[in-house]
Amino acid sequence: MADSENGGAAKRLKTDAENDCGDAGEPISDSLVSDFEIGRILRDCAREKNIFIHGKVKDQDAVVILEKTPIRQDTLSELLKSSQLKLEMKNDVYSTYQLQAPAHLNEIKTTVVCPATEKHVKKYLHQEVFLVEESGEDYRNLTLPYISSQSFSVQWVHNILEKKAEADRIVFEDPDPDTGFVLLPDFKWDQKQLQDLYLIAIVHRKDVKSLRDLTSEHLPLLTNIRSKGEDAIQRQYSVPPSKLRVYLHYQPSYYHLHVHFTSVEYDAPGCRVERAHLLSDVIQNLQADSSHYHNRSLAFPLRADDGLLLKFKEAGKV
Ligand code: M7G
Repeated sequence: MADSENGGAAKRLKTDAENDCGDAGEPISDSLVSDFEIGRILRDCAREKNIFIHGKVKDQDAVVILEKTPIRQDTLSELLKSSQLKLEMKNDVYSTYQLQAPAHLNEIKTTVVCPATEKHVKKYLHQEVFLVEESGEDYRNLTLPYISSQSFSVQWVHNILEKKAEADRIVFEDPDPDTGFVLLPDFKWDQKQLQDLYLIAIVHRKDVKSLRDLTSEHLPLLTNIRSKGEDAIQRQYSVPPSKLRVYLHYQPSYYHLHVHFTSVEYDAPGCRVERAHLLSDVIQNLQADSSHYHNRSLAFPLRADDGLLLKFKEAGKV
């Protein structure tokens, strides 16, 4: 598959790690993961083959995410030819083995958040989830004051828009200040295979927090993201629009408008109905009613320890 215009997949892992620790202003070193002292396991998912660990790197809180990546079709024959097979059991026509692959075909995608805040730790901790229904009024009275004081920093987003980070990963940019955006691989995607393709379009405008702020004024922005984002993905990865799921999250984790582009066959985290809003539906809703997202009730999941859930409980809404 094609690499991004300005940089290849080989640079990826280091770039992500640099961004994550960039806030601390410290140079990243290869010892980052080996210096990591394991604290507790936040989540361990055998089916998704990932594990989220909270710990310390030189007295700083850190979260390390390890994830086995999909098996790549383009390296299959090398994998089968150059690996060693250790027999586990044999019975009639059935046999199972441990396949020991060469190191370069056996990488583990690793994401480091350092220094990690308590909110990062909570984000990755497995929690009981509740569905909340938020009216337009609830948004203004409960959610907006809460997210204004509590949400994650969007410094990483500003770094991307200002080319201070991930500049070599940008796949497409429309620099228009009102309708423009930057399209780049999401840090959940290692860009090594298209099955789990995942890009995000981050808008240049800094005055749109989420779906709730959108009105018909933003239709040129949204249609531009859809058409130019889809074109860029078709050009760069030869993936047509009919193979893409293009959507916004509500609630997002980061309150600077961005749109997710994932492979329609990839069961991406957060792509379920209670959180994902298809961009084409959003566009049609705004075409029908400019204040749709100001007035409509929107449902979304909140984890048991989310401070916003407490606000909804205190207001007798849950
Ligand atoms: P979201 O809907 O705000 O929240 O999406 P979510 O993280 O709960 O899905 C933000 C998206 O930005 C997610 O898909 C993240 O994986 C992605 N993302 C987060 N960070 C901190 C970075 C980053 O530093 N670089 C890139 N390229 N993507 C990021």
